[in-house]
Amino acid sequence: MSLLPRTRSEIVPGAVHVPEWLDVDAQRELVDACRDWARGPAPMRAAMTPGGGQMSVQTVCLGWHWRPYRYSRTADDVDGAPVTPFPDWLGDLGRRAVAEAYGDEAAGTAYRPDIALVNYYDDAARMGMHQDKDEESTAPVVSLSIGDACVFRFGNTENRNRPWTDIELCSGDLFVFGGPARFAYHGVQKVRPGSCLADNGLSSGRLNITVRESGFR
Ligand SMILES: O=C(O)CCC(=O)C(=O)O
Repeated sequence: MSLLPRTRSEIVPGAVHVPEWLDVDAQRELVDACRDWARGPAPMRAAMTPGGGQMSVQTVCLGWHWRPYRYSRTADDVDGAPVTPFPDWLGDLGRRAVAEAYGDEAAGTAYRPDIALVNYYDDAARMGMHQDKDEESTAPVVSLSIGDACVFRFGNTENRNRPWTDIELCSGDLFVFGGPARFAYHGVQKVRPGSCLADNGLSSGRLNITVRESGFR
């Protein structure tokens, strides 16, 4: 598996990788926030797929609950627990991320995210190739990674197969995909246990936060 060099790059039009965008203090603040969010009201947990399989990542949602493959305001699998609100400061971070990735302040200002999916990967967790298509908005998805590195596969918009690009996402990395790349298939092939040495408060595993705009009224 050959990986792209860890330099800022536009993988395909609309998909931009910015290594080490978050400094260690910002990572630590996000780790602390994730610990709070993980407690609930609807706690961090593995989602079941409609086929009855269990996802290997643990997820907690902000703004809207997501379960494969729909959003709702309450979590049916935990007694209708309400979703944790999406905080304004995370929206600001999302706007800064879009402006940074595209070098376009206006694109950042126009971004109005209201959902975050927070995923925790232990050493064995993976995420299969999929599209993020349960939102009505076509605004970009902002992805922030903290903790152990992973091999992130970013493919094409047609199917789960090649062409794709394998990228190492490390602690603090930003990845934004929008425009012609918004509906590209993507997934996490593997996590590299023990690969994060940053003093960010996460002793093992990997956190990924995707910030999204729902477009729901
Ligand atoms: O963990 C990642 O980097 C990707 C997460 C993802 O694909 C998703 O939440 O839809």
